[in-house]
Amino acid sequence: MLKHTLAIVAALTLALAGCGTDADTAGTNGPAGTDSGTTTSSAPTGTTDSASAVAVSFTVEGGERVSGPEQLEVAVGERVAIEVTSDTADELHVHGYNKTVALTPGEPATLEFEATIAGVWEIELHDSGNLLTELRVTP
Ligand SMILES: [Cu+2]
Repeated sequence: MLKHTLAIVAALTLALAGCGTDADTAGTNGPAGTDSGTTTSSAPTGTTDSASAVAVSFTVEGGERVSGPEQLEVAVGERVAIEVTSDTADELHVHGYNKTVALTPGEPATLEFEATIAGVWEIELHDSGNLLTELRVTP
């Protein structure tokens, strides 16, 4: 089952042929800078009135996803928190949003952002070249 999934992912990766090709440039949100908006949301459990984050965790071994969903679906305006633990150094790249985070072996790294651009975006592991998952942002 897992093997099958990985095969599909591999095929997808080939078909979509990685980054650099997609026109991330015609961006709506030009300015650089870290959008570390409201960071410390150590909100207690209970009232989830603010924009809830869709949080997902992935485990990567040898450059391949071994746990975590192969697709994420969120609506525009939702926050997405992607946590990745890899056993090798790599770089995570969210296409469309052009966000990256360095992965340190054995240490969970989290990338959190607001889904503002509708579409289907690859989330890729740069060093291994594999697709980690696909982010679907619905309008
Ligand atoms: Cu990329």
